[in-house]
Amino acid sequence: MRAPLIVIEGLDRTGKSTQTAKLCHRLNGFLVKFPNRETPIGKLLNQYLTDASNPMPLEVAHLLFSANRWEMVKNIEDLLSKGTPVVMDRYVYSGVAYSMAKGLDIEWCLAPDKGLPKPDVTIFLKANDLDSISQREGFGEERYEVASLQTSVRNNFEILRSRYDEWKVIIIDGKDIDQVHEHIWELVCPLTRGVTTGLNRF
Ligand code: NYM
Ligand code: MG
Repeated sequence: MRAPLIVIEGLDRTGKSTQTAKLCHRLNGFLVKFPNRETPIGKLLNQYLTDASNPMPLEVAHLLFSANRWEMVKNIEDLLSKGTPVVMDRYVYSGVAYSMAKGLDIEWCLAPDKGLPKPDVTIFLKANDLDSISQREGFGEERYEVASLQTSVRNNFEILRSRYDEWKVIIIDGKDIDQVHEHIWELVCPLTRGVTTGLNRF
């Protein structure tokens, strides 16, 4: 028996931070946010995301986002095997969806993440109304927070959703924080008794 690996994905400003924190608290789990800006590679990524003049090539940024996940693998596997649920705020799918939106090929994007642990469930917080997202506080502060790019990222998430069967979608339009949380809980609850199968891999 091991604990479940749960991923919450979505565009910028769709409430992932709020929802992953709430879920983690209820599960008594461990929260992992990607990018993890505290690690050596995460610091480079933070610099890239917050400084629009940083000239890093797209491919390099993509590989750093992937490396940032590999930095955490040992940690995550240890937690799961000891029975602590792990909740992730973004994961492989954000890596692929954002890099594809900038023109990189899907298979190329997936390659460096090959071998990472696969989530038991991926919950996509989907906003049908993108205008309301771009009006949320803070939108536009970082690289990629541009309406046209978000539309393309959302389409890419749909492509990924059709490829991976652990995906579940929650439409967030018109729902408040607690309603979204309860919906997430319905999806996660069956996993709280523990998972009998080993971890799958990308
Ligand atoms: N992002 C995040 C990527 O482009 N690739 C990745 O692999 C990951 C994990 O980083 N706009 C992008 C999506 C976001 C940005 O994430 C910062 P956040 O969740 O806003 O801190
Ligand atoms: Mg963001």
